[in-house]
Amino acid sequence: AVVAATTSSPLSAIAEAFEHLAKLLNRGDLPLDAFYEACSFVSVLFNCLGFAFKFAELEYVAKLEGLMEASPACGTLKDVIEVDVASKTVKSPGSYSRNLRRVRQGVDLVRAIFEQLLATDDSCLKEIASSAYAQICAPYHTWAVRTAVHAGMYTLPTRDQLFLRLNETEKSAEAKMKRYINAATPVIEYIDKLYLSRKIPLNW
Ligand code: 1PZ
Repeated sequence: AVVAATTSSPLSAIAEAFEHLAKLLNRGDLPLDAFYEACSFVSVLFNCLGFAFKFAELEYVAKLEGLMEASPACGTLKDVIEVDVASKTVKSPGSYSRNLRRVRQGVDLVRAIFEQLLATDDSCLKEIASSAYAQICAPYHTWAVRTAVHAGMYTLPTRDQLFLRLNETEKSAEAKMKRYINAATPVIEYIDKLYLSRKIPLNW
């Protein structure tokens, strides 16, 4: 595909993939296959987190795969919403639009984690990850999930370990995280606009 599979630098691959999406977005709509490909790169981050977040990875991948089933009937993210609006299944468990909402929350969570990493030099990730999770995902997760995530926070690697596992230094990671934030932000805002333009609130 368009994105170089730079396995030696997962962070570069993620930044590149979302920059590609942001560029596509400038032309109007977002193709479902390009969105799927970019979001697939996010999965590699889970490999750095350890066993406690395996369930989160499985959940994320399941939502992404479920969303991809909308193809080829839906060529773009806009089509995904339209199809579910027409069949009144926007919020139905397992629907395309619900899976899109969940994947979007994952993309936003990564953005929030990167912002926190840039904003502090905290060597412990627990505070950083907990505050990003509380802000982006916790309001929409069940008590059981929030409890599992909370327990997992105690098992996170240190900041240095995280960058090491990503094949980065503090300095090299910084630029790539900024690139991701800049590219993912308009993509997230665009997805929100798709729901809002159909009068679907975002409190779920
Ligand atoms: C370096 C810092 C690491 C921070 C790690 C924080 C990880 C938080 C993981 C959150 C896991 C949530 C798992 C379960 C979520 C489910 O409640 C919902 C159910 O959706 P429904 O079936 O009701 O429609 N599933 C999801 O939201 C999909 C999965 C989202 C996972 C996103 C995580 C992405 C970020 C990972 C960062 C490495």
